[in-house]
Amino acid sequence: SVASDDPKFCFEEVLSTFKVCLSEDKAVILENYVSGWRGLIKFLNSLGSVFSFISKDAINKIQILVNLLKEDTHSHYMTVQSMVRYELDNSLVDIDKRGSHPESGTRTLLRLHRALRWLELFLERLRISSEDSKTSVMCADAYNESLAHYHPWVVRKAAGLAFCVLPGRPAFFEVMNVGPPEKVVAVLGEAVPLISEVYQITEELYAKNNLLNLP
Ligand code: 1PX
Repeated sequence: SVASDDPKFCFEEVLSTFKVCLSEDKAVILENYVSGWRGLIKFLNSLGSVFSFISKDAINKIQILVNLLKEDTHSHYMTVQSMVRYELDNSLVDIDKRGSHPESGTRTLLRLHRALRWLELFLERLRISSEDSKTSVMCADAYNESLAHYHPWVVRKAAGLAFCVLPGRPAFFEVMNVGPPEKVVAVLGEAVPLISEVYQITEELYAKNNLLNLP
């Protein structure tokens, strides 16, 4: 299942899935996108149960996409581009208000896509941070600049409380499990542009099709 807890998380695993996320023609390969998220959730779970309300929602959304990859229409779900085209062409997306397709792949991925922007901002802050920087502050700043715009007050409040119990930078780097701090910074320097490119390509696709505000 998505929630499987294989032993040690390693951030380089996440990096390697994002590396293979784009096809030669710059389409986002859904299966690899999902694997990337799986890795991130593994990380989140290793931070403790305070974060489980967040990982539950992410797991839910990933499961929706995993299921679409298993159905007999799966050939349309190879890339985010083909998914969006297929679902739009077949009226499988609720456009203005929630209706008969509350769990379309297109709408579900949009939620993760918005969270990916948070991740990009957070990891960049982490990369340029100094030893005494607070992960909770970096995390909250990244969140307020991105994902918070889409969340109601009560979710923002709960997220804010969860950020407060994030481990400090040294322990956080430890959980990332890539080696000494210099190595972490180097790996982040590789990860951020990759994540950013996947984000940009998805963002342009959704913007072009007027899908950035799906209910
Ligand atoms: C090396 C660092 C790696 C860090 C990895 C952390 C992975 C975090 C994954 C977060 C995934 C969050 C997905 C949220 C999707 C969402 O916006 N859902 C909301 C809307 O969905 P709906 O179906 O109702 O339209 C939903 O309401 C969400 C509820 C849960 C609360 C979401 C709070 C998100 C905070 C994100 C920051 C995570 C902090 C992790 C600390 C490292």
